[in-house]
Amino acid sequence: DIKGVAFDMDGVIADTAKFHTMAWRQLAESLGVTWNPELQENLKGIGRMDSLNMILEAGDIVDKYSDAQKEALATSKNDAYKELIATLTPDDNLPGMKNFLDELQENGYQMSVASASKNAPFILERLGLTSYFVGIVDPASLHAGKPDPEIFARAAEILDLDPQYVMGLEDSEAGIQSIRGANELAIGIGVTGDVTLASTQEVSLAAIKAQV
Ligand code: G16
Ligand code: MG
Repeated sequence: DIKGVAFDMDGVIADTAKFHTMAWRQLAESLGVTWNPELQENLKGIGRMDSLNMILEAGDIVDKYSDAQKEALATSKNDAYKELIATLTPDDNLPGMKNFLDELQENGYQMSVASASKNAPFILERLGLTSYFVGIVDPASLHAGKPDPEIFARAAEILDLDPQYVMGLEDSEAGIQSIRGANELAIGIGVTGDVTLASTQEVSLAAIKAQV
C-alpha cells in the first residue's frame, strides 16, 4: 500500500513550465537556435546545464562554447527565469493540486519533492506550500539528473519509506523513467505513466486508485 508521495514541481505543483520555456526560448533564439515543440517537450524535467547542452545540440553549436561561456549562458537564462518566478503567488498553484495536497495530508501520507530545479525551495515558499513536505531533494547533490532514478530514490529515502510504498507524480517523460527506475508507482500527468491523468485537475486518490 502506498504511504508516501514524491512530487515533481515544475508542471505538477507550480505553473512554472511556461516560464522555463519563455526564458530558454529567448536564449535559444538569441543564439540562432530555432525553437520547436519537440525540443520544448524534451527539456521538461531536465536540469539547467543538461538543458543548455540540449539546446546547443539542437542548433549544432555545442562545440562553439567553452565551459565558462556555457556557465554564463545558463546564468543569464536563470536570471531571466528568476525575474519571472518573483511574480508567483499562491494563485499559481496548478489547478487541483492544493486540494490534492490537503487530501493526502488528511489521509496520513508523507510527501517529498523530487524537482530538478535549484529554485524549488524559493518557488514552494512563494506558493505557500513548503509546510506540506517532509523534505526537498537537493538537485545539486545528485550524481545524475532525470531520467536517472537517483532523484526519486532519494525522495523515498527522505520519507524513510521503501520505494514500493511510494508513488511519484510527473509531467515529463524523463521524470516517468526516473520514477520507474526507482521502482515506484509512476503517476503521469499529461504524459503516460502506470496511472495516467490528463491534467492536474483530474488528480485525486480516487482517480489514482481507479487505475491500480
Ligand atoms: C525543472 C524543469 C526544467 C528545468 C529544471 C532545472 O524540473 O522542468 O525545465 O530546467 O527544473 O531548473 P532550475 O534551472 O530552476 O534549476 P522539474 O523536475 O521540477 O520538472
Ligand atoms: Mg516537471
